[in-house]
Amino acid sequence: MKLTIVTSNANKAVEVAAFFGGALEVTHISLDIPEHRSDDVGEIARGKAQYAYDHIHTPLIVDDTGFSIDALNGFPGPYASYVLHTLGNTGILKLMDGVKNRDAHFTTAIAFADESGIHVFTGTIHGNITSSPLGNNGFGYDPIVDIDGRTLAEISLEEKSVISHRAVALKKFRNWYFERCQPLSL
Ligand code: ITT
Repeated sequence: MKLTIVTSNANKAVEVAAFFGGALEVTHISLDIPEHRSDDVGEIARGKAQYAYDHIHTPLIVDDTGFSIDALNGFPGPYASYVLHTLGNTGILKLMDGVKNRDAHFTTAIAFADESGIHVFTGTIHGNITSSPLGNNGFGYDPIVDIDGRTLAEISLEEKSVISHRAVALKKFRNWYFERCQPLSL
């Protein structure tokens, strides 16, 4: 079976492929999809899936990921991409200098689109903002988010593909998708 992921971020495609191992053949189509602003990653992912399906006309998934820091009232939230490009991890760490409450979370929404419509699956993980970047794996905010003693950039791709926000959303999608693809007689 084949699965197409549409994203401008090749790292997401790598993580989706690692999550499925050999169970699905994952194809990456790179497309810059305009995003509606919303506090709800599920709503953003739904819009991205509709846009991608209208352009590509093949069953596909998209991923929208938000990153929220409690002490900053949820910032950057849906602006995660813009803030990474402007402030970067160094800027976030400056904003968090001396701040005691370092709780943060990632939420990913995976939206699947085909001729039947759009189906959305979400996953969240909670962690803490570190005081300096740690680790060379992963991408984006991974070096500054500690989960149980190691940052997401200090763990392997295989480990991240089991515990991450993306993995939690993909597990829900996988269960739904494989059940849907089974012939009723099985
Ligand atoms: P597409 O919309 O084309 O899929 P994008 O990178 O713009 O790609 P998002 O809007 O979902 O995707 O990304 C929000 C930001 O969060 C972006 O800067 C990512 O690099 C970052 N990000 C997403 N997933 C992440 C992860 O698992 N770990 C760390 N940072 C992540």
